[in-house]
Amino acid sequence: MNKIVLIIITLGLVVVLGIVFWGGGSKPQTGENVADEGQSVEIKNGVQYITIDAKGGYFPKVVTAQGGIPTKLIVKTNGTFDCSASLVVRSVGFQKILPPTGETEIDLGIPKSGEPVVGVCGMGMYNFQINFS
Ligand SMILES: [Cu+2]
Repeated sequence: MNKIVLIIITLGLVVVLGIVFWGGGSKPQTGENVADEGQSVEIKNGVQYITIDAKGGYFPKVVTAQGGIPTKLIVKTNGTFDCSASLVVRSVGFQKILPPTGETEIDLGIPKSGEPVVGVCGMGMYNFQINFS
């Protein structure tokens, strides 16, 4: 039994790595997903809001934001029925199935500079990273 589990895990890792190396290079095709980094980070009344779209992955995939200020992450779904709706943000203990369409607010507290926050889908296929400068 254990050998079979190991083989499955190994195959899974190979598939994931393959996607990261070969799939990661492909750019999203629709214009709306190629959002400028600047548009996804906004500071309102001393609170920093970072917006990420979840559908067939996370866009933008890498965001740079400010550390040291209260920060909320808004994850937008819009007809999202793939596994990017199953989101895990381990550093804040968040793990939920997002609604297929809607906005989910996740409190990131006051992130420290130099400590990125990473989100992954439930299967570990898709991810995003927020770097705090
Ligand atoms: Cu997934």
